[in-house]
Amino acid sequence: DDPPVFPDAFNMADYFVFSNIAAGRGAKTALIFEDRAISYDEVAGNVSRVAERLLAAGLLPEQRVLLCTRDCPEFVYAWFGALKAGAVVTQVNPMLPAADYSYYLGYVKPQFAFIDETSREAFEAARRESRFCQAPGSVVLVGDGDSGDLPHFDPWIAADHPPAPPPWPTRKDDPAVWLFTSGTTGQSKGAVHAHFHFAYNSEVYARRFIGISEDDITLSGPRLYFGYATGTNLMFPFAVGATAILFREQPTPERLFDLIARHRPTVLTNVPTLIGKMLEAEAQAPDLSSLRMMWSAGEALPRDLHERWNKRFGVPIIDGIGSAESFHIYISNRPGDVRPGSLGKLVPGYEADLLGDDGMPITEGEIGVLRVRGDSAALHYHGDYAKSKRHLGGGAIVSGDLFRRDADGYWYYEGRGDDMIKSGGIYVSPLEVEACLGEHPSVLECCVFGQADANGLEKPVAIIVRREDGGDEDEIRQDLLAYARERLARYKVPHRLFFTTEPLPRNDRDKMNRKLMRELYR
Ligand code: 3SK
Repeated sequence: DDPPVFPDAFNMADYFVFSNIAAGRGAKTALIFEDRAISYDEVAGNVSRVAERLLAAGLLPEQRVLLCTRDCPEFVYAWFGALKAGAVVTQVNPMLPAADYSYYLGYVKPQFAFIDETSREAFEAARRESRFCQAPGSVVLVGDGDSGDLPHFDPWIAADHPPAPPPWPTRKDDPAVWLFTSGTTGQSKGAVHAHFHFAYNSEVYARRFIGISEDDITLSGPRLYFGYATGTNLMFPFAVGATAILFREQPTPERLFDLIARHRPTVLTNVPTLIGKMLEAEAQAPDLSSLRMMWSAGEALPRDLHERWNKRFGVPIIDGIGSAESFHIYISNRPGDVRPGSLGKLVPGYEADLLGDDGMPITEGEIGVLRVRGDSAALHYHGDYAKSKRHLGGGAIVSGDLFRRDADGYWYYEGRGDDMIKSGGIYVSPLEVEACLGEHPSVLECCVFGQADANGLEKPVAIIVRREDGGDEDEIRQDLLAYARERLARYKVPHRLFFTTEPLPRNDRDKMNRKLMRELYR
């Protein structure tokens, strides 16, 4: 098939939402939420109302809208509504500490934000210290709870408002969505994507390569703020007029089992950590035969875990690799062609090669840094020229991930070329965790790196050099973990703490020798 081409006048809300109405699917169920079936007509109506409301409140083209909510229909209405209005939208974890929201407010500089009960306290604490989202009505509360001085989503979209200008007529190359990724400095950077990028991958990967169709019902463990799930549990089903199941709660195995039993999804999006937990809770599993496939991405899937899953459940795991920069997956297994231990084959519509240390392409079978090209590669990282120059440009991405390709064209992940840790599917910078632990009064210095847990999944661990008068080790351990949990997102909190009184090894330029420490503390 030829690569898809999109018209110059293009808005991704039209492609993903309103095309379903034009195709006669208005009455079809788009979303299932808390046992409620929500039709494409209802979604489209609410998307239009959000767009109109934002425009009436003064939103201008390409201004930013920030979403910090759990998975729910309002997430979908606000996300596509902002896009329809011509805004640039970005979504972040609703369970972050205030310091993280301070960073996002300052970096994104949003005109509007949608928050919910989970993010409210920390977001509001950050907003009090910020210049952004200060105008009355610029922060809307979604979901349950007393909205206090904030407008509540339901009356907000229903209310009378001044006449709104028409939605801005976006072009296909206009910026649409920032997908957050982590930098080696520890601060997430927004990979800026154009409207057509999302349609491109949905067409070449979801529809053509994987075969997602109108008959599918999708469910996801990873939450919608993670680009992996924004693709598999929102954009991919909407691109073909399928149905997505949403839920607000934490994605425990019990919750997923219950939703599978009640709604019989055909496609489950998963990450290795949660696959391991579902296997541990296997005694409670219902009949999984409605599932024709389960995606795994976000971090490397250990072969042993893959085989244990196959033996117990037999639902084919479609392992693939994608990133915020590439939106979405570009190397993948596919239904009927799964090679455990491998990431599968290059998706037609993308080109890839492997580079050696000298930056030149290497020969087959050797390990090199992946360079991938395709029409969904991010334009740049917002506000980071040097990083954009290193990793992005001209439709190419040089990720820093190491790979090998065999003679049959299957690709194998060989780890990261830098020190980033991928925990629970999300990059964690060791520097950020070290900076937090280093502020604890008992810590003299510390070093954080990734280490495989009992399931072979990478988690942050820390080596702590204690102050001499620090007190009892067990007490410090408990105190330090509590300290980290208060200040860091959950997936960044170290899984294990090792204590030492020896100074940490450093190189001749005074840089910590993480490689040596990884070997010493296995
Ligand atoms: O694994 C990731 O980081 C990712 C991000 C965005 C889209 C898809 C994937 C797999």
